[in-house]
This record gives sequence, C-alpha cells and structure tokens, in this order.
Amino acid sequence: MLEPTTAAALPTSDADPFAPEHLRNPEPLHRALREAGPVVRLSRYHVHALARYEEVHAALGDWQTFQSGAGVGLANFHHEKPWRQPSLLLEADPPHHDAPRRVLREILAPSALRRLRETWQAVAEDLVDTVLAEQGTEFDAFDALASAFPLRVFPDAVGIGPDGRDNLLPYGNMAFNAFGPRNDLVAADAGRVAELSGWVNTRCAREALGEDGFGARIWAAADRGELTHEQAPLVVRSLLTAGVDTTVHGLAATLYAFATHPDQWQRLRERPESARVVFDEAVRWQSPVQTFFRTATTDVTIAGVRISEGTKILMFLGAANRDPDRWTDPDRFDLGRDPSGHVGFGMGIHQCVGQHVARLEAETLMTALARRVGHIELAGEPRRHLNNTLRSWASLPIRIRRAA
Ligand code: 8QM
Repeated sequence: MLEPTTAAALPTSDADPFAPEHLRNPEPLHRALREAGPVVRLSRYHVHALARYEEVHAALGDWQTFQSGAGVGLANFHHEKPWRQPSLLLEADPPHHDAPRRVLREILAPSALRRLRETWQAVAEDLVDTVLAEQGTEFDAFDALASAFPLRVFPDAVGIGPDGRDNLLPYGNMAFNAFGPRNDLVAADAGRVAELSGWVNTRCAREALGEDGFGARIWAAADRGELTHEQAPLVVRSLLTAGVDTTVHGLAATLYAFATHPDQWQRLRERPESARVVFDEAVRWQSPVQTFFRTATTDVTIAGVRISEGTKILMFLGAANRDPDRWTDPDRFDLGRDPSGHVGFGMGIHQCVGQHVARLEAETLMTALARRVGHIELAGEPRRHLNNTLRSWASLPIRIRRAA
C-alpha cells in the first residue's frame, strides 16, 4: 500500500481579509486564495482558510470535526470571553443546538409563512408605488427599497413594538463586525455595545412581543416544553440579529445585480414566476455573508494538510460561490443557471433557518418592482459600507424607466 511520505505543502498568505481594500473588493483575494491551494494558512491571524467550493462545502457538512460552539468568529470562546451570551443556534453544536433549531425551523417553515405572503405583497406594491410617486425615476435603491422593505415587514412579523427600530441595523452591523478581528470597524461600534445590546435584549422578553408573531411563537414553544423559558429570549435575539441586515444587504445585492445586468431584468420581466430564484443567484453572486469560522475539534487532515485540534478555520463562502471548478462563468449574474448548492446560506445543520423568510421578502419586493419598472440602471457609483462579515452597502443610486 502506498503511504504518503511527505505532508502536502501548506501555502501561506499574509493578506488581511478584513482590511478595507479586501472588504471593498474581495474577488482578487478570493481568487488568489483558491489558486494557492485547498488549504491556506493566514499568518496574520494564526488560522487556516478554505476558499474552494469542495473543501468549504465538505467542512460545513461535518459539524463533528468543525465545531461552531467555540464561536464562528475569530475569537475562540474557550479562551476569550464572548462579547455577548453565545447564540443558542449559530454558536452551538448538537445536542444543545437541536431544540432551538427545531423550534425555529417550524416557526419559519414555508407552510408557516404562507399567511404572510399576501400582506408582504401588498406592502411591497405600496412601497414601490410610493417610491415611484415621491422620488420619480432616480433614487437611492438602498434606502428606498433594500433597507425600507425588510424594516417594514420583518419587525412586525417578529412582533416587536414600533419604538427604536432604528437600532436594528446598527445592532446587526455590530454583531457581524464582532465575528472578525478587533480592528477599526469593531472599535467604531464599541461606544454603542451596551446601549444597542440593552435595547435588543429588552425586545426579546415575552411582554415586549405582540401576541401573534414569530417571537410569541418562540415563547409558546417554551410553554409546551420544547425550549426552556431561559432559552426563549435568546432564540428571539437570533431573529433580531440574523434577520435584518442580511436581508437588507441581500436585497441590495439583488438590485445591484439587475442594475448592472439589464438583460437579466428583461428576463425576470418576461418570466415573473422566476422572482424566487433571482434571490439565490444574487446570494451566490454577492454572498452577503462572506465568511464564517469553524474550529477543529480534533487533529484533522484536509486535502493532505494536517490541521491541529483547536485551530480556527475561516470559510470563504463568497470564494466558494465563485469557484470556477464548481460554477460555469462564476462571475456572471445569470438567471439561466441553477444556483442551488451555493453556500451563501451555509450548508449542513446550520444552514440558514430563515432562508424562506428572506426568499419571501425578495420575491414579493421583486415582483412588485417587475410589475412597474421596465428598466433599471446605475445612476451613479454605488457605495459600499464596510463590515467584517457582511458584504454591505451604503448607497445604490439607480435610474429606472417605468414599464409600458
Ligand atoms: C448570521 O444570533 C444568531 O443566532 C445569528 C447571528 C448571525 C447569523 C446567524 C445567527 C448568519 C446570518
């Protein structure tokens, strides 16, 4: 039997994936990391990185070897105190992960969302009508649509009160920065941690939640014994952390895709029933959640490279979603492809439990827009907002032509 006599060489990079230049334009680094090898050491952070689809996909599918319980950011919770109580979903492994996951999966299942579709479609039609009437044919699609729409429908669906909703995006921005290193982006949020956390935490209490939302259903699951009453507010917190910024920037990515690919907009207009798949292709193409870490639970070999127990491993979801070994013409936003299998929602037991909510938001908004708008183009240079984890936006100026 043939035994490998030498360990595979381990390419090393001193690049900082969280530096402004890479956050602003991640593709060149992604390409370099994919080409360097299946596993790359990032010397600056003493971590390993995976940027190819095959390895990212396999590692996300193996929670036994690549745990989340030590945190899915750079900080290892076994050695560093987390900035907030860890999430019972994102930052947990089986068996602890299972009950919260089961509860949320049922509450956010497609069948449970059916009652929201009609309301959300009406809100989307009204929002687009109002924007076109008040702002005409040139406006900032980030403010007017991508952030306005989720903020109109999602907090209501959770059941939080009307006050202070402008804290939601800054809280998410802070949480997504916190998965990265303690760089300037984290420092910029430092003064608001207590205030924003305090606000979010009080929204998670039973008394703060309406009787008929996702939040109330989480508490009802606790009453049935499916969760403890201590777990319930933390599960509500997961909705408020993971459910706002992700969809806002995912919708911005979708609008950006159409503003830069007019032929694809025509395609959607000709086939309105494809409004659902457009979001997955936009998520593959832009990967609003760019990266997450896992931690090796044991000494493990990936593609011949030995990784020791306790090592943090950075998964480049955005790089995997454009790996030319997996995708044809990966840099093209193309509604003709089948984007399923993308890792923009993760993969395996942690795969986004809210993805049906996100798709429903995208589908209702894009349907309303496609009914009224014949053409979309950029009206100026889009501006990125920098975040350690989210590929996000500050402004997206567009010009539209009304449909005939
Ligand atoms: C990312 O708090 C949480 O449970 C949580 C936070 C962020 C996410 C997921 C869950 C992936 C969108």
